[in-house]
Amino acid sequence: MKLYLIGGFLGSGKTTAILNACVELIRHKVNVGVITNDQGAQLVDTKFIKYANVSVKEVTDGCFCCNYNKLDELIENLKQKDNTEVIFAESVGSCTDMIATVVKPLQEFRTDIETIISVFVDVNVLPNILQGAALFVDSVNYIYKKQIQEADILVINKIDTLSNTELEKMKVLVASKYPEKTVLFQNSLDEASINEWLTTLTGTKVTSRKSLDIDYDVYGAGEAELAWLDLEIELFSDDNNAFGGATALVSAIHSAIIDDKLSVGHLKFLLTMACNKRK
Ligand SMILES: Nc1nc2c(ncn2[C@@H]2O[C@H](COP(=O)(O)OP(=O)(O)OP(=O)(O)O)[C@@H](O)[C@H]2O)c(=O)[nH]1
Ligand SMILES: [Mg+2]
Repeated sequence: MKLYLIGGFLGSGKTTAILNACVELIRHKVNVGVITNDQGAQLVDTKFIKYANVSVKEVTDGCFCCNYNKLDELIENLKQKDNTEVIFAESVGSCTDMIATVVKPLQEFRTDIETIISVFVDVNVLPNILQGAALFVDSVNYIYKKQIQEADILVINKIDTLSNTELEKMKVLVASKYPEKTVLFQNSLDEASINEWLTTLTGTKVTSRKSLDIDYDVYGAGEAELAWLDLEIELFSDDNNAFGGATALVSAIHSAIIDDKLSVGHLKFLLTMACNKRK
């Protein structure tokens, strides 16, 4: 069985790529499953994937790196129940150190599983990180760079947002910083790009990896910087317009963040409707 571990910073496009890759694999009759992960208990990503009719399980309330046993149990569950051949496991965007805490134990105890690590970065964020611009504080930049270090495949994502000239510049920058890495320049909204990633995943074999040298004080400080709000809100409307109220609330939150010039790791909303639930 293949386990595709998908790491990378918040909002870099992991779930989008996973969903589109699942659609492709399902079309080719491959049994796929997804394991999502977050620090909170209400995983929007799980719901996105469920709505696409893909088998999904979740590790909540902490990173994969702190929940190895739960991850192992879910892998086994997907394997036994659904005869899954390929699992995508998306780690929370603030997680790193997966080689030591997940991949090496799997290699030792689960010889039936072949693991490949893809790490996603947003092409618009990466230059800031590499050039030390003040998008995030140092401890968060530290996590970002450590994530990249662990990649078997480094996916520079959202290239559709760049001009050709900008993309060429980016390729030069990435080649100079990561000459030893397998790098994909990807548009995860594009089928051909997703297929190229899948082909690269299939063709990648990694026999040995070196665990990261991690300063856990800095890692902990970075995670603490990434404060999050994880909330479920129910809106009721007398005039059948709860959806309008919900979108107004989303816009108000977005505007407040822009006005306060806050850096956003990720900001995601899932709106669902339940008609006539309460008068
Ligand atoms: N233009 C463009 N947008 C993308 C691409 N990939 C993802 N996105 C968008 O980026 C945003 C974040 O995508 P997600 O797939 O949720 O990212 P993620 O890494 O799973 O985010 P978290 O789980 O919150 O860390 C969404 O609005 C996506 O539609 C891409 O290749 N191009
Ligand atoms: Mg996600």
